[in-house]
Amino acid sequence: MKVSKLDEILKKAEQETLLSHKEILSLLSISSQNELDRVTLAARKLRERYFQHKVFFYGFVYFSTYCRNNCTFCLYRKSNQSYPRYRKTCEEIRSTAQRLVDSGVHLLDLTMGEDPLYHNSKNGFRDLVQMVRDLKRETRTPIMISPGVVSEEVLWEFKEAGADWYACYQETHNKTLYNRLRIDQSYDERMNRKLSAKEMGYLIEEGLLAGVGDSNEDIADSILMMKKLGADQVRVMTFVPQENTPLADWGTNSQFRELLIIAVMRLVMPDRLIPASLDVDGLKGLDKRLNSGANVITSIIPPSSGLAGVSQSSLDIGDGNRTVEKIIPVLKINHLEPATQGEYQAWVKSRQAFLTNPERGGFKCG
Ligand code: SAM
Ligand code: MD0
Ligand code: SF4
Repeated sequence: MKVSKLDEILKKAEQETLLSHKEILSLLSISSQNELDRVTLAARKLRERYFQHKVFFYGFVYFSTYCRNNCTFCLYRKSNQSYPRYRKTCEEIRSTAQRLVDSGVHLLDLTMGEDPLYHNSKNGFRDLVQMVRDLKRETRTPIMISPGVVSEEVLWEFKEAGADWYACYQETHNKTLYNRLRIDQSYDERMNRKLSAKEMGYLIEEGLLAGVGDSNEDIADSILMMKKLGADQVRVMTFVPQENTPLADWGTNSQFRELLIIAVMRLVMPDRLIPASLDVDGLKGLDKRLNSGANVITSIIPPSSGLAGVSQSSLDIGDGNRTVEKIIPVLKINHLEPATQGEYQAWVKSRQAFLTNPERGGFKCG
């Protein structure tokens, strides 16, 4: 891209003027390190405008790896019989959650496959809802649920029990690609459930899977769609091929594109939360993701908890590399610091208030 063209787009982003599809596409077409550096610098400046040097930590509790679905990209798809599954009890979930809170996470992300035990029976979620209620009372920590697509009734129950966030990723907003990834799952149902959650007062997270046949046009469409949707947290994760799944031989992706997408998301949605997931490249991939404008570290998992990651089922877990202790030094190198629990909760509250009444304006940390 011509230097003057890049200057012009970055200046527009800095002034928080919405970039056009064409401009987003030009940014996504960047292939030189030098240009990427310029985009990430602009992304960091915008992050600082809204979050100063503060970063949020999310504890990840993948409590059931059973699933009724057959997503082609996922290790935990129903047809993969080579993977031994686990399902943690409510007691086990609570003790892991408490460990995470004690270690300093700001939020607990309770995630599961679409486990038939919960999904396919009447009142199947009753005990889990009660557990969320107990957990909220015991830990006073914000809670995200990632249970897959659940009924509106169940979403209300979780909300009433104290869940703050609903995470449910479309992966792509290209319906043809979606149907190749999320086999036999309705695009519209998934999207509409997110919108219903938003109406119920949840904060919502939308996510993209990159490097599974998505074009730059698809990613540009998605970024604008995420903005229009008003997603409060927006993520991208690079596809990691999984053994014994249809996309096992897809080949590995470079991290360049994910870093660029994180930075472009920050330029288009400067005030949103954007994760740097430890679930793609582990601890060694954290530095570059923070450098690209991410402000939440997700997939923090306590060692010897018997819990898995999603895209990297075991990477960095057993050796304790996915812990708050290990990420603090990486923050320091990037001149960043952990937010306090109060700062995270203030952000959540003010975002909820902003969504109910946009007149009250957005919120800045510090
Ligand atoms: N089962 C629920 C669902 O699918 O909504 C909750 C789990 S969801 C949080 C798992 C997410 O991890 C997927 O939506 C996808 O974005 C990501 N993921 C799964 N397999 C992956 C892979 N092989 N590489 C990268 N990301 C992956
Ligand atoms: C992560 N493995 O944050 C988790 C997961 C689910 N809400 C999040 C994809 O990377
Ligand atoms: Fe199941 Fe979620 Fe994996 Fe799809 S992504 S197979 S719904 S665990």
